[in-house]
Amino acid sequence: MKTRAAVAFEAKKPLEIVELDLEGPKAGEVLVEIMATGICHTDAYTLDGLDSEGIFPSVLGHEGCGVVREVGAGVTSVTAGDHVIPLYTPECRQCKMCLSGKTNLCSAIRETQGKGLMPDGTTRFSYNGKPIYHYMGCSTFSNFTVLPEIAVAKIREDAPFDTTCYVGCGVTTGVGAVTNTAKVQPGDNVVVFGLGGIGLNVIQGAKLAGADRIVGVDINPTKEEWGRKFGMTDFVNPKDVGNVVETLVNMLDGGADYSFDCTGNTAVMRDALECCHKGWGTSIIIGVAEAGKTIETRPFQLVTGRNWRGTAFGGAKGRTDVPKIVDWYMNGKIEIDPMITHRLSLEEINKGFDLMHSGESIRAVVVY
Ligand code: NAD
Ligand code: DAO
Ligand code: ZN
Repeated sequence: MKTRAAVAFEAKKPLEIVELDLEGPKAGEVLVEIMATGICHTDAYTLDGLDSEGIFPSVLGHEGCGVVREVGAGVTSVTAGDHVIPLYTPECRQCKMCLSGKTNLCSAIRETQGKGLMPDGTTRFSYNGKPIYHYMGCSTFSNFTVLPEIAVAKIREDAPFDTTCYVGCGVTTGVGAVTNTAKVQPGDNVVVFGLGGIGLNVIQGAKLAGADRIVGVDINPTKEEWGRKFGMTDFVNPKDVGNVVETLVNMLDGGADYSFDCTGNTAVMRDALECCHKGWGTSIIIGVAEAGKTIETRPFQLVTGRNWRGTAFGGAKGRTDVPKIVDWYMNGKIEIDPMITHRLSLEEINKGFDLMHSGESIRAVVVY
């Protein structure tokens, strides 16, 4: 079949809207009509050539929501007509990682997914007879995409596509980092660095968990108002204070119980660790740094009891946890609607990247 898609033909070039050929689902795969997709900073990072796994030409996008239109042989967990969210972190429920009970990093299709391929080692997309690669196993910047059955979460049908797509990355990553990875407890003090599409969801997750002080840190002063809308109690602009770590440690009587990096900047990651309380404070890295970057701190920071951890997709097991997060949204436990600041057509997708880079959008969503 044919599908309209925004293709990244080369790094650092705008996406091009073209009609691609799409092969139908093979055994264990499903064809999904993507109804809406968010644009996340990770798409921009790959498009900018900063991703060590970035492959071109490819169809980017990993924050989508849609409807199953066809299933391949042997597919049992979903059927045509089901509403689903594609999962860049699949859940096979059979591999060592899934069975460990210790991680959400399913290894079943990791090797091919990292190479932009489907599990059989081929692509379903092509253009003028040449393969176009998949991205994070999702490729939601295409109106239709093919996904492994283990990489879709079936969700309720009354959830609107143009907001629920955000659960496919930003919401789950931010809220899950607090509830699954950090396991923030009532009364804890939290610091969130970077109040974008991920950081605001960390803030709402911290509020949900009953955190006491929730301090937001951002170099963009317009983010203060955004943070306060979702439960931030204090705001620090590093440009307004001499030493951000000292400021935070003094504000929080010794430092944060938990801090979160939602910037991808390795200098910020260091500050996030060092603003943690001696003896127990834990810093969670969510931001994805440029290929080749390393983090550093004095080992004494760890000797004296601070902990450095990271999280992918908020530690969520996609097929199990994503439908629950959609329920939280539909039941009003968490908010999504105010964070969807822009709705665009596929033709306007490059504008969505500009809005993110300028800090104007929280989430720009392409509606097909
Ligand atoms: P975004 O662009 O919407 O937000 C980033 C925010 O950080 C902006 O508000 C910006 O002003 C702020 N910022 C930039 N430099 C800063 C600094 N030096 N100090 C303080 N604030 C600063 O991006 P996003 O979509 O929220 O993504 C944030 C990060 O999370 C990216 O690195 C992205 O790749 C990563 N990410 C990780 C996962 C995961 O599973 N670990 C999932 C999705 C996104
Ligand atoms: O299992 O080795 C692995 C890696 C799995 C990749 C998980 C994604 C990491 C987070 C990237 C940002 C997502 C938008
Ligand atoms: Zn698995």
